[in-house]
Amino acid sequence: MSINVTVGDKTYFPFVEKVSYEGADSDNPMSYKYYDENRLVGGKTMKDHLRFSVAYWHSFCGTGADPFGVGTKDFPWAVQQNPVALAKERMDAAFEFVSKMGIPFYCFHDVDVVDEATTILESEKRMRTMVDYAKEKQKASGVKLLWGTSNLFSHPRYMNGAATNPDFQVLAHAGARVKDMIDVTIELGGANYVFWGGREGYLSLLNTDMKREIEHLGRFLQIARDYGRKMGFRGDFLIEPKPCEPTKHQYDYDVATVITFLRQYGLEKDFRFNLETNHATLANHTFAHELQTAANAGLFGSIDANRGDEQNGWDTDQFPTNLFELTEAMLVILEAGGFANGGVNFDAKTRRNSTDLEDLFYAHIGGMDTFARALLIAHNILEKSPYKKLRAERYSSYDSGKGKEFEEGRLTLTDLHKIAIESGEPMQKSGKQELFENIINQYIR
Ligand code: XUL
Ligand code: CO
Repeated sequence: MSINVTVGDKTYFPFVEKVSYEGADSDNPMSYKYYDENRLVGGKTMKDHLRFSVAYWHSFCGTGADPFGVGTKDFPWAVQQNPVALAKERMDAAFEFVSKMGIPFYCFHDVDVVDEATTILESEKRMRTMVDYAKEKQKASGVKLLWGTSNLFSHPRYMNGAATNPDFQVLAHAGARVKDMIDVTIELGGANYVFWGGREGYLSLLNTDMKREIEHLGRFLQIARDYGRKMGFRGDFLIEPKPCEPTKHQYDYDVATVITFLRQYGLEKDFRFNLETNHATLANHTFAHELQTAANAGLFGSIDANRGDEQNGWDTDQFPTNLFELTEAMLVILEAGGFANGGVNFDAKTRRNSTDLEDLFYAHIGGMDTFARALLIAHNILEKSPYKKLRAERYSSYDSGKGKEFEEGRLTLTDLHKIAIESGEPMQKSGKQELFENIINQYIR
């Protein structure tokens, strides 16, 4: 992969040429200790297993601003006043970073790439310029688009929602933005198109017709799907659940809620899930729970990798470092068959006080190395440990005899009554949770 994708001789990250795998004994902080993109794990390279992606919004737009203070990060690519010139500089920086990291994908919302103009048509014109620019960058670097999405939550017009807005004019505006972003995603060869319902929910039920709003959301996604398919989009539409924040209650609360919604509106053949760690934990689920629930329904798609904070009840979007949590996640992902169109997108941001440009590298290196380790550990657990066998044994009474007949739907409640009387009190069988936990720990090495 060529790393010379900067315009002219301008470089934003002169302190590093290329981040490479050097192994766990290396003292070089600008190297991968575990992520070796060509290493085969179960016949597939780490690169193909993990399909890493950089989130444009956090890494190249997020200034570190929070409700208590303005931004802290002086990005050298954010000095231009003209929106398109600024957008081009930022894209130069983005492709330099992604290429130097050896990351195969990136993701963006429309407004991450270029600011909206005052009219829809003017915004689309700006975006066209940037699509041409991005095409060149993708070609020169080999970096691909994992997914595109439209930001339907930041602009004040969306304060009451986008597809669930009580005002049809706002819904129509959101539709125009989604139409353009689907076109952009197709043009850039995006593998997926994401819907995160940022303000699709309510702040108070008192002023909300919930039934009507959810019906509008279903209809909106149907016509977006129909448009995408008509225009030749073959990738997955992904829906990203989150229980709250910014709204008090979001309609795409968690995987179980969204499965019902997708089936109700006939969307389950075109949509899969984009699951984010910290959204799962905000819903009081583990990440593994959400992954497994999606996998059970055959709807697992992609992930937004990050971590929350044990004490804070908001979306802290920190880079993932928890090996036990990620090993549990990778166990589910591998058993579900791994990623097809999806990948591991770092929807994570460096802290407000991480103000050096090199911190962006350390953050991604840490996240990628943790995932690489979790992949190796989970693969070994599935291949070498008694984990799968122990779990299967807990259900062995359904493998034959009356248990099997029950699974096959051949027993009635009267049959159960008769069997129970004949068998007497069941023997106690241990769940052996501690043993399962020990196996995970044993393979973390
Ligand atoms: C917000 C979030 C979004 C989506 C894309 O919590 O996760 O960035 O991933 O809109
Ligand atoms: Co996300």
